[in-house]
Amino acid sequence: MTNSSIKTKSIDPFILSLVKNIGEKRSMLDNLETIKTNKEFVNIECKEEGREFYIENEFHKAKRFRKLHVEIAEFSNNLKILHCVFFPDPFFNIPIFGLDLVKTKNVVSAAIVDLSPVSHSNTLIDAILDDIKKDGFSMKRDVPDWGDIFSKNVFFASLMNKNEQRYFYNIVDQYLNVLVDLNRELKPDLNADSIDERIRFQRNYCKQQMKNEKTSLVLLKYFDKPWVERYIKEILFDF
Ligand code: BLA
Repeated sequence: MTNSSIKTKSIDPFILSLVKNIGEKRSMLDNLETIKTNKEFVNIECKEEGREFYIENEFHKAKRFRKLHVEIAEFSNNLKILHCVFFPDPFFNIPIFGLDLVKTKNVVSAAIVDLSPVSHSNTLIDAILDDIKKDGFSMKRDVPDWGDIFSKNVFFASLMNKNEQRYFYNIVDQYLNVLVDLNRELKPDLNADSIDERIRFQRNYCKQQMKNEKTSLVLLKYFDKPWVERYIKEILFDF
């Protein structure tokens, strides 16, 4: 992505700023390396008039993270998406960083970021996230029912202007800082019950995300059903 689309495509400047920041924070993780994934799914593009789209993916892993995924996509020269999930290695007590941003024309209708729990006892992270300022937004949104996977500090809003975009950028920046700080020097927690719990939470995160019909509805306009099912299960929310 950093090598291809940023050079060849005119990415929305706000999305680009978030992608760059995510990349910088990602580079602070130990033993960062790219993961080879099914080529079919890395860069997907269609130039046919009327149904143009592209999807670009980056997959990395790092010490303490099983998968670091960033996706940018654009459909019909209009709908722009930034999707990012940092899935932790269940041996470590690290939350799941998730971000989704959906922009049509000049409105960001959905901007969501969270450090989602991988265990019932997350009081330390809750306390840190409680203190991050989340004011200045005119259109906060409620997460849908499947969103019970998110923390109580999930941030979800429409972004109505440049100021709100800047505030959202700052929240993302701080959530990423919390993640990077938390991971630093963290030792594995090898208690079998805790590992099981973290695996169960991560599986449930993926299962619930798959209930978001808004993801599949967009993809189904451009791909057939088996393809969309594979993409969601193998690329977006595998576990
Ligand atoms: C909403 N996701 C949406 C919407 C679209 C997509 C079109 C509706 C926008 C709106 O409600 O204003 C589409 N998102 C996509 C597509 C991809 C994508 C096609 O990532 C990828 C190919 N979704 C995630 C992650 C989170 C997430 C990681 O993928 C959260 C961390 C959340 N997206 C999320 C939520 C909504 C949403 C909560 C609102 C759903 C609703 O209100 O019903």
